[in-house]
Amino acid sequence: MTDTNEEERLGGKRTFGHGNDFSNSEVNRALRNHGSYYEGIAQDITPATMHYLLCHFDVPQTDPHTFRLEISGHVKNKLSLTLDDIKSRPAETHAVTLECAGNGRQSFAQRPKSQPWNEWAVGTAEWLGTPLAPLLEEAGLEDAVHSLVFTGEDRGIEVDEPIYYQRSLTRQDAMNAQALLVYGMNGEPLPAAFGFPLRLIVPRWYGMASVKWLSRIEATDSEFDGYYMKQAYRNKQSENDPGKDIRLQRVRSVIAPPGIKYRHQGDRLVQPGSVEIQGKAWSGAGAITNVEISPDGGQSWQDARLGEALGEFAWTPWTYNWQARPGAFEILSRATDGLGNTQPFEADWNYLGMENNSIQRVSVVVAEIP
Ligand SMILES: Nc1nc2c(c(=O)[nH]1)N[C@H]1C(S)=C(S)[C@@H](COP(=O)(O)O)O[C@H]1N2
Ligand SMILES: [Mo]
Repeated sequence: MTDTNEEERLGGKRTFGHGNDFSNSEVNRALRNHGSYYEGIAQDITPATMHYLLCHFDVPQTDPHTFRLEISGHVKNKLSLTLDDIKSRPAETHAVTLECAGNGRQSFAQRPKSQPWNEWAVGTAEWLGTPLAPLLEEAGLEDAVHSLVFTGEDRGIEVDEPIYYQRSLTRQDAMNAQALLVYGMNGEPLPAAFGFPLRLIVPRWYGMASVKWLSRIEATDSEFDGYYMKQAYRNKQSENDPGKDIRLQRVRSVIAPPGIKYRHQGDRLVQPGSVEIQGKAWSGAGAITNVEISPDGGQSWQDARLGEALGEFAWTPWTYNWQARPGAFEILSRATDGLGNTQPFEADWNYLGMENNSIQRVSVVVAEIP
């Protein structure tokens, strides 16, 4: 840690961190919002206790008995639904890979002081819920509807006045994104920090779209310009650049670190011989078609063996058999999707540290494990 009490913004300007110097504000965020445990990523389904978390404000205390989901605005039939109403609708379970748009922020050379994610702000849970689109049809969207605004019960001050966490989807996205209203995670009710009792899950999108503690859906006749649409979650070059909105997850892969923790050198200690390296790959744009592994720091590449994707909304497991000889190595993985998108060595820098899908590097020492 460098400074003692630094804010992320000074006079409206963001401050930046470099390398491994983290400010108090970053450490405080990292203590509340943790990445997934990488040993959870080695599993196909990430246990809730190992799944990454991102809560911008305090986790609200919600009461499932008095809970209502209100659907209002430019609709023909306003709806006020209890949790039982929602649970009595057709239910589906899907494995969905969620990834924070800020995943990888820490590895940008100059990173904005915000949640300092390394590469583990990703996880795949089995989410139980009911599809959103039929419910919107039941509410009857008026012709004038442009967007649906989703409001969570959590709130705080980002700029000058209190706001709720709110995100919108255009009418077309809300009807076509295969979004779910979710009340279960990995066979249990949603844990408090994951949005109990109800959240949105928008598959293939970066995580900010999946509003937790969802209590209100409002149909509006104009574009929604809330803080988390127009200021945060933009890919932009400077404070005043309006930038681009952030939608689907970029193609990416992660390596579940092989061997065991090695505190003194590199990251991991691996026994010489045949080593099964495994990881996951995903893309919001389409299926994963290839994962290549470089066991020598990016000089040579070989294809990994792809497993079955865990569903149409979830990551693809991969494995790679490595003949590990004694020495120090850097292992890289690079995924490609069906549209030909592939991971860069260095993703383009942007002001908020978004959408970093750079190739991950894992440093490994191969030696006899005592
Ligand atoms: N109400 C509410 N919903 C929210 C957030 C939040 O802070 N409040 N964070 C969003 C962000 S930025 C991400 S990445 C995901 C994280 O979901 P998880 O905590 O279940 O992993 O939730 C999204 N939904
Ligand atoms: Mo996020």
